[in-house]
Amino acid sequence: MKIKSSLSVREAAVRLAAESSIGTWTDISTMKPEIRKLAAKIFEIKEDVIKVAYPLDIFEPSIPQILADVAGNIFGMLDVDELRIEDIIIPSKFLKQFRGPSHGIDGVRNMMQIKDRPLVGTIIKPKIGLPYKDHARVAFEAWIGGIDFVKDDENLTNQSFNPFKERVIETLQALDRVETKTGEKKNYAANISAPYNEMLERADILKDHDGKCAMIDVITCGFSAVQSFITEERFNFILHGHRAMHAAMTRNPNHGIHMSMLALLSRMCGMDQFHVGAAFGKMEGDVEEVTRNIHSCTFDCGLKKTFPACSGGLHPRVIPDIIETFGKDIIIQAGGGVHGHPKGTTAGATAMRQAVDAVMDGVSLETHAKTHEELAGALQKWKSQYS
Ligand code: CAP
Ligand code: MG
Repeated sequence: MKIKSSLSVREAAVRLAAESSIGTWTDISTMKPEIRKLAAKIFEIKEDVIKVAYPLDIFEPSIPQILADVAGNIFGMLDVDELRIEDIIIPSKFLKQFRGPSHGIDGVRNMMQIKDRPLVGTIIKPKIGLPYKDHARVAFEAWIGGIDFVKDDENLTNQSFNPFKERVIETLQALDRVETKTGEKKNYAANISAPYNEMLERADILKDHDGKCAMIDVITCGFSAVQSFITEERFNFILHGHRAMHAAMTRNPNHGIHMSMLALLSRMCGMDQFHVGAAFGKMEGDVEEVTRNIHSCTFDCGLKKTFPACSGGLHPRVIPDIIETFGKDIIIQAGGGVHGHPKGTTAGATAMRQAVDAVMDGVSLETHAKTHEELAGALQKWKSQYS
């Protein structure tokens, strides 16, 4: 953790360690020697960076409880002006008490029958406002063009113009038609984010219509909902985690929580796919940060690996940078970068796939575009990163 305080770093750290484990602001008559053993310990101080160790006994395998310890009151203490949790290391024996992803990267790849390249996804745009029949038509056009994975946007749930049930039925019918026509596997993530009871009702609708994938806005729904959902075994969906609102906690480098910790918690809660940033698009988060987020999703820890999804302001021209930087075990998603293609959604989807194919074949986009007009159209429109 990084601390800014009017006290010495050591004094602030001691108070912080107490508040996040057994202590309070003053001596108390109820303290006992055996409870003192449960105190968090500062074991390293280097300038303004401290390392804190917590005894495992103060935790239970509950994300709400863990956060109330390690990221709870300490953010509001008057003794601390700024506080940033840069990293958390959780012992694997404790990590294993969480379910983690049910499918993980391997399960998703098996289901999609795509072994050797990044998956390509799109978000239906406009993000809200589109009636459900149009939503399904746009999904069809994207799949036919070569997109593997279509998902709802984070703020599209069950609005009057696009009710959840009708959207799911219509979009999954479109998916069936595309799979029959192309012989390829496709996937659709319906956004079930809602108060928990409604989330379950929407998940039942999705399951009744043979949906395979649900999207959850992890931060706005809350870790309690997300950690509970994975225990609802009747669903067995591929879970796609969107991280809308994360930046309220993660963006300020001097205060809040590093995104890589939220990525790890989301993996522990069972996200099979999770937004990690893109570094070459419209959202904040540089290569170093996205690399750390991907590490949280994929390091060996006894849980299945979460498929990192790079998204936000992407289009075919940036695909080489993304794959060369983050590897092929990623999902590359583009909303505007598909539906903004001068020839429409199908051409935009094709251009995304052509860009991925070019990188996998070791051919430059410019060379590939000479014989692939959809890619040429995309390169003509988008000349650099996020513009
Ligand atoms: C992408 C996106 C995602 C962002 C969120 C959007 O669309 O659907 O919500 O990726 O950021 O609405 O912006 P575009 P992140 O391709 O049209 O930008 O992935 O960083 O969480
Ligand atoms: Mg979105």
